[in-house]
Amino acid sequence: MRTGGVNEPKIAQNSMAQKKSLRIGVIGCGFMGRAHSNAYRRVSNFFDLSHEPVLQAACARDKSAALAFADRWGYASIETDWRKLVERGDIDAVDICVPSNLHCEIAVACAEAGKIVLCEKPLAMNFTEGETMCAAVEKAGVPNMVWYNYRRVPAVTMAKQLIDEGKLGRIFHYRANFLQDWTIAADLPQGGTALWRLDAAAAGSGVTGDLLAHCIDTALWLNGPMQDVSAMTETFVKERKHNLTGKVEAVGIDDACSFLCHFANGSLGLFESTRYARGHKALYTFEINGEHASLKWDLHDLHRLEYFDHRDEGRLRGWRSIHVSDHGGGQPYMDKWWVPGLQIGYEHSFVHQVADFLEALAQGQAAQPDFRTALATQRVCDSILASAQRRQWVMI
Ligand code: SOE
Repeated sequence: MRTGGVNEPKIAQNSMAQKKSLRIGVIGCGFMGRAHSNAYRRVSNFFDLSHEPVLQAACARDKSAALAFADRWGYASIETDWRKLVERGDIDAVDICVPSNLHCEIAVACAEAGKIVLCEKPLAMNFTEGETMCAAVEKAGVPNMVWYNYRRVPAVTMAKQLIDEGKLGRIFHYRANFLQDWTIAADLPQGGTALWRLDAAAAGSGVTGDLLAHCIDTALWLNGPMQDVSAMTETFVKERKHNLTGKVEAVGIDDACSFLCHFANGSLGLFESTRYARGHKALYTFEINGEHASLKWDLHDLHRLEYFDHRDEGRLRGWRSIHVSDHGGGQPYMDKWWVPGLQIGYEHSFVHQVADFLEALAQGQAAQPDFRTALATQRVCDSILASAQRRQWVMI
């Protein structure tokens, strides 16, 4: 049963469970399609919410891939043309999990069809496309969100709480890294399934849009806006065979990017990302140094938040390693899972993001980061690439 007009999400009633069904159509059956589908499947088992995701349709261009994905994750149907999925009356929310060059067109079509839109990061290929997407969802009045999942790692959420409570005092430094090593081989092709992140035409940029975008989203959330950036990028392997054309073509993405920035709160930022750090598979870390205290976090030890407080009594002063799994401490999200001390992982950050999205939907609020918030990250990414190209500081 459909309810509501274009400005209202059309949500069917699930009378059996006394919950509203949110019928999901996922476009893209790769890594992120899996991560999000897993989150939709698990969220109602652990969170008490008034909406229940229903896996209605999965879309991939390749029919057998779509069928296999639907079978594995429990989608009721498939499509091979995303436009058909967007047009369907039995879909309430569309989840865009395809390469970045398709985000804008699909999101605009979804908004025009009155669908709720969830979009994988980065929001778009560039700021201009991102602005078009924001205008479309805002005009249609449809709920929207971008999957910057690391905000929902409990230790990262706790860092936000501590900063907002003023525990660090004035912030002086924000440092973040996102290091990988999977593109070092010079004979790795670019383009096509699984390797589209190496193809500038599909990804927009390299590590800037893929990895630094995560670091920037977290940084803007924890430490506020950036004012200007000075960046350098490098493409270590200049040519690669293109999987779609079969020809050796120039590589247009940044393999590595480092940048400095000034935050509006007066603190200094230092960021580094690369796919050429041998030995590092997905090492996302950040450290924040404030007047009273410092914080450190590491994705490879994601439950721990390292905290140093200068106000601690002298003999006991030192870095504390807080294992964020203690319900009694009011630690975010953890009371929804197991008993204190037991861990959760990467995939749970997506479950938390769905839970927050559904809760916001029930409250009629915007789940964060929405498109407009993610556009700020896109603006920083564009400024970084412009700075690197011009070899100059760029105002944001
Ligand atoms: C790239 O390897 C990647 O999968 C990113 O696309 C994800 O956003 C990041 O979380 C992990 O690394």
